[in-house]
Amino acid sequence: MSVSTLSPSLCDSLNDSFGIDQFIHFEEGPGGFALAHLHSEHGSASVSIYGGHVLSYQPTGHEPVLWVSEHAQYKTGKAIRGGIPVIWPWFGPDPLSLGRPSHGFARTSTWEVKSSQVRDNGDVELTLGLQESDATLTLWHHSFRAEISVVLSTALNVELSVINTGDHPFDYTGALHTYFNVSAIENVSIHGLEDASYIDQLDDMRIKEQAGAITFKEETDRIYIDSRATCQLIDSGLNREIRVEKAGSKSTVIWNPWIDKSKRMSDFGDDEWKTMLCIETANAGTDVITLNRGGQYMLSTRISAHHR
Ligand code: TA6
Repeated sequence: MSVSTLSPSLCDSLNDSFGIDQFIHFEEGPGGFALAHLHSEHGSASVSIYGGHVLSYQPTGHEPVLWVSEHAQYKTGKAIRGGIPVIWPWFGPDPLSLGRPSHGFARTSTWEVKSSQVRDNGDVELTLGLQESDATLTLWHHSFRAEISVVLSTALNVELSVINTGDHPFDYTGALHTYFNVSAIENVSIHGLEDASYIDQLDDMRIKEQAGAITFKEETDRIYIDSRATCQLIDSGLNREIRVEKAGSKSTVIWNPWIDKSKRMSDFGDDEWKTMLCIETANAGTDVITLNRGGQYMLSTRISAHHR
């Protein structure tokens, strides 16, 4: 059965097994994919089993934090444009130039709900899993177990953990490719990366030094390397700061497609670059993760909103 022809019974069985009254509920989302809704006194979030993909996050008393294109396509084989795509096991174009999908296969795979709970402190947690299959093995000849854990508390915590369940080492890169909702691109600046080096993906991958806060006047596509810094996204239009903390991540990717690239993307509105940007918690570029047999690695991002 294709997930996109979701029968009501799948959501019914997910609610029976993992639903928690008033905190976690599954229903058919866009494209027919099962969508988990997480609620607590601190806010709400939603997670699609397609891609293990967080689609929304709204803290109580705040505007939505995540951005999703009005032109997003919800169909098997296509990544959803917005929210927090799970980029794995490679960041960017196919590193072997074999014609495999850009940004890997995790974001276009159907993940399995593994567990749900409301912790004693009121945090609401949902965990999804992905492991090798005939489909993944044709793209990447390794056995693995990946999990996405989404925790709704006074912040949104998303963790990607990977275990090498095979008998030989493998390398990977990846990201939690978060799209943020902003009032207007001219109203925002990103702080925390003032002293970092970055790979400029728009200038022959040249390595450059950041000077001061990051603001946007043109297409921007940078992999800040060897940085464990927390980023502050200051939005003077919404009078808020979005804080992006991270663990297990040595890279941060900053992206805004600006005018021309927006026009080239079929699932991106021509003017949508004006109210979004990406701050991606990653291990990308030269920051490669090597997992030996039985090895495990975790990458996590913690997103919180603060009035100014
Ligand atoms: O986040 C940076 C980036 O690698 C950009 O180069 C741009 O391609 C973006 O990811 C989106 O990639 P996608 O495959 O989702 O269109």
